[in-house]
Amino acid sequence: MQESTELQKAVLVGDAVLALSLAQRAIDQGYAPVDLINDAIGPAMREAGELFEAGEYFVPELLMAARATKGVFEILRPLLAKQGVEPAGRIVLGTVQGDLHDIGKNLVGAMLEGGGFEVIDLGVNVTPNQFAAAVKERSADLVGLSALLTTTLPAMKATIELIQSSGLRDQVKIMVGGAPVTQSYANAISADGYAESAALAVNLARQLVAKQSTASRV
Ligand code: B1M
Repeated sequence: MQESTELQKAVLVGDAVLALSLAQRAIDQGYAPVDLINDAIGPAMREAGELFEAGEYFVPELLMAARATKGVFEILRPLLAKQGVEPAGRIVLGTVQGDLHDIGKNLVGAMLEGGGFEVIDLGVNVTPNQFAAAVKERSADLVGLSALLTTTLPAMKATIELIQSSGLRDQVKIMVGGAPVTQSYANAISADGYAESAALAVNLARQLVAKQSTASRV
């Protein structure tokens, strides 16, 4: 459908007003919300992430694209809920304690939403207690921890340790990311996975949810 291609372009260039009106028009014409995510929003955010990695997009372009998805999700969310569409998984996401950087985390959140996940975004400077409480209260499948400062990496470790000591570790998979995070650090703090980029975060989240449901069936 024409609207889907146009919506994809509007999100990619960060035109929030146009994206909103195209999404509304597509819905009015009978486009299923879940198809709009799969056909337009997901691909647009994937492309924005790739352009950033290729050095063709910079932080402002990324932010504008992510912001353009926000309004669209405001209209899609209640429709998805009404249709009983099961999310791909529920993730509690946040930037760890002491860290105020949220551009990458927001991009990861938008990409995950585009990939059909329900994202519970706790914001920035999130304490280990807040993460653990949200996992418990919201029955999350996944926890996503973001950190941009080398000085806040220990907060990532502390969060995982608290989730473990609260007896919640078996019910969630934990993924980590952010510029100073590496696969070997993720291994060292017993995270279940590390993603270098927002695009890779969606694939990782899908793999972890699949593992989690296999484990809970055993
Ligand atoms: Co800050 N800052 N900053 N900063 N800042 C950095 C990170 C820094 C590298 C700059 C530098 O010195 N060259 C440096 C950290 C050095 C270090 O620790 N080794 C730094 C510093 C020192 C600081 C302050 C301490 C500065 C000061 O006040 N003296 C201070 C700390 C504040 C705090 O957090 N307590 C500070 C403040 C700020 C601003 C508030 C001004 C602003 C943040 C605004 C905001 O986020 N709302 C800011 C910014 C913008 C940056 C830079 C310039 C850009 C970060 C960014 O948004 N990148 C950064 C330098 C740089 O990176 N060039 C810098 C774009 C973003 C899309 O990438 O976040 O890496 P990124 O996310 C990627 C991946 O990492 C991954 O996916 C994303 C997209 O592909 N990813 C995940 C991220 N989270 C993930 C989670 C996942 C999976 C993947 O799973 C859950």
